[in-house]
Amino acid sequence: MGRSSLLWFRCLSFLVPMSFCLAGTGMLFPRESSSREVKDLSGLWSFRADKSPNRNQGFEQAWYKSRLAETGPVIDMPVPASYNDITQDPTLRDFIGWVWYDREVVVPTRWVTDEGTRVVLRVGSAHYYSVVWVNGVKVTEHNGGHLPFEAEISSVVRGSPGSPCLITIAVNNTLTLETLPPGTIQFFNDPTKYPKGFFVQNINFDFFNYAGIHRPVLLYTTPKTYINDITVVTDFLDSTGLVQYKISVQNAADVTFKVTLTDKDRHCVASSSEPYGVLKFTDVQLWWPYLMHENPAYLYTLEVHMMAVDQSGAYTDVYTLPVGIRTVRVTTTQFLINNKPFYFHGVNKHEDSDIRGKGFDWPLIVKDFNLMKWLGANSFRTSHYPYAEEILQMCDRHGIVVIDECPGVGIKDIRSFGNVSLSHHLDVMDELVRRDKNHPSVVMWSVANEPASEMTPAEFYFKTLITYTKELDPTRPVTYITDSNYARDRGAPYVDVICVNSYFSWYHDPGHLEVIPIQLNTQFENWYGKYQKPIIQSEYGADTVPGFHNDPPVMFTEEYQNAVLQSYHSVFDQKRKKYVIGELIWNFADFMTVQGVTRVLGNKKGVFTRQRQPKAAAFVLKERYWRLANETGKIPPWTRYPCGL
Ligand code: BDP
Repeated sequence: MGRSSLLWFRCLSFLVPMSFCLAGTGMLFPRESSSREVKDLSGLWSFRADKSPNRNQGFEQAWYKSRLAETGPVIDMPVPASYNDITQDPTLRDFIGWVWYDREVVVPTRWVTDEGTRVVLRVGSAHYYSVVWVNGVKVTEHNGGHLPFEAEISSVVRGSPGSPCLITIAVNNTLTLETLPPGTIQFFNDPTKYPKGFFVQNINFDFFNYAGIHRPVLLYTTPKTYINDITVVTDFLDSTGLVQYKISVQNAADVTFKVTLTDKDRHCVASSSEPYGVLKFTDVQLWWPYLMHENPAYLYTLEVHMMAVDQSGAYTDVYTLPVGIRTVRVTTTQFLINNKPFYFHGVNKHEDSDIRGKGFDWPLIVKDFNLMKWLGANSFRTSHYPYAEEILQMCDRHGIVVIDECPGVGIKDIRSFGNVSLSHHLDVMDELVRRDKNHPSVVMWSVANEPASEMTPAEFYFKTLITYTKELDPTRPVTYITDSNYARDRGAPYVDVICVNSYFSWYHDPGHLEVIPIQLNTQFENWYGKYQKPIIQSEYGADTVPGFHNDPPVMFTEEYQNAVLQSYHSVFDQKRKKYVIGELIWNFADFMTVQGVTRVLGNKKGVFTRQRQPKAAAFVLKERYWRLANETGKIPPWTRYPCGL
C-alpha cells in the first residue's frame, strides 16, 4: 500500500477545530464481536534457523512447500517469544539471518465453506523482515519489527478444504543502513584471526537485537463487506463531549450504519446512522491521566454496526472501540491535557525480560503496570520502538500517558539519511499512526531517538518526517529525542516539544556528581533560550549493580544512582515551574544489550532489576512521584500515598 493512497486529506471537521487526515487500509485491533471470530495461534511452533553459509538454503529448497519437519531437523519454539534465549545453543542466541517457523492450524469448516466470510492472518510483530506462506502460497511480506501486518487468506484456505492449513513464517533479523533501526554487516576475512565466513552485525543502539515472532499470531474473520477502519478525534466544550468519527468500509455495496456511543454504565449517550460525523452529548466524562483526577481513564464505547447488501447476500459487521475523550495542546511552556498543565513524571521502558526477550507476556505486562502505579508514574515513553497494542490498551484503561516512539534509533551513519531510509521511515510512521491513532493514552509521537541530528542531511530528513507525521495526525504534537548540542541540532526547529537526554556525571565527567546542578541548568537554559519550547528530560540515570554499596557514593553503587537522581531532581524542581514539563527516568528496569566492555549482562540503569525487584532508587523515585502527584494532581482516595499498594 503506497503512502499517497493512505493519506486522507478530506478533513472532516467543522465543529471540532482538530481533524485527522489519515485513512486507507485500516489496522483495527482484532476484537471478537457478534460478526467476528478470533483464533489465537500462540503456542509451540516448529522452528529451524537456516545456518547455511549464505542463509538462503530455506528459499533454495523451498522449505515453505511442506512441513519444516519434512525438510530437516526442527525444534519447539514458543510463539510469541524471541528465539535467542530459549535454547542452550550459543549460535542461536547471536544468530543473524533467516529463521523459519511453521505450524498447522485447523480452520473451522464454516470459515472455509461460507463464501461471505473473510479469513485474515495477522502477525502482531516479527523482527525484522518477514515472509509468510499459507499452504505453500506466499500471502505477504513485511519490512520492519514492532508493528503488525496481515494478509487475507480466504481463497488460500478455501483451496484445500478439510485439510489442516500450514502456516510458514520466515523471519530475518539482519539490519542494514536502510532498516529502522539501522545497522551494518561486517565480514572479517583474515583466516589467521577469524573462522571461515565470520561476520558480525554492527548496531548503534543499546539493546539486544532480539528476534523472532514477538507478538501473537492470530486468525480472525470478518464478513466479506467489513469495517476496515475507524478514526476518532475527541474534543469538548464546557460539559459537552464531541466525538468526531469516520468509518471506512471495504468491499462496500449498499451500506447502512448504526453508530452508538455508550458510557461505562452502557447507557447510550449519542448515536448516528452516518459513516462520519460528530457525536455530541452533554455531561461528558473526560479521560484523565492517572493521579491527575479522582476518576481517571474514563472510557466510552463506540459501537459500529454496518449492514451491507449486494448480489451475493447481506452482511453485518460489528466493531467496538474504546474511546477516551481528551484534548492535547502544547504552549511555549506547558503541555496541556484537557486544558490543564500536565507534568510527565514517568519512566522509559523496554519490552525485555528473561528467557522470552521481547516476546509478548501478560504476567510481565501486568506486573509492570502494577510497578508503575506503585511508583506513582503517570507516563512512559515507548523507547525505542512501538510496544504491543495490548500495552496501549492497558494505558488507556489505567490512565498512563504515552509518548509513542517509532524504531528510529541509532541513526548515526550519514548513509542512513538518504531517500530510501527516509521513505521507509515515513512508511513506518504511517503504520504506527494508523495502528495507534485512537488511543487516548498516546499524547505525542516521537519519530526518533538520538539521531546524528547535527549532520547536514538531518535538517531535510527531520523537516520532512515531522511535517509528514503532522499531516498524518494534526491532533498530537511530534518530537524526537535529542542528545545533541542545542546549537548544532538541526531538527529541533520542527519539533513541538524538546526532549533531551543527558548523562552528566556518568558518560561525561564520570564520578563527579558536583557537575550536575551546573550542567543541567545550562542545558535547560540553552535549549529554552534558543527555542522557547517546553522541555522534557527524556532520559537521565546511572548504571547500578543491585547490592553494590559505597558511601561516599561511587559509580555503579545504589548510593550513586540515588545521588544522581536527587541532584537531577533539585534542578527539575527549579525549572518545572517555568518550562520543564517532564522527567522520564532511564530506565524502568535493567535490560539486555549486546555484549561489550561497558555492559555487565546488559544495561543496569533500571530502578528495578530485570526481574522487577526494586533497587534503592525505586524508593527515591516513588517518594518524589507521589509528592509531585500530591502537588499537581487529584489523587483518587484509594491510591493516596502512603498507601498499601
Ligand atoms: C541513551 C540511549 C539509550 C541508552 C542509554 C544508556 O538513548 O538507548 O540505553 O543512553 O547508555 O543515550 O544507558
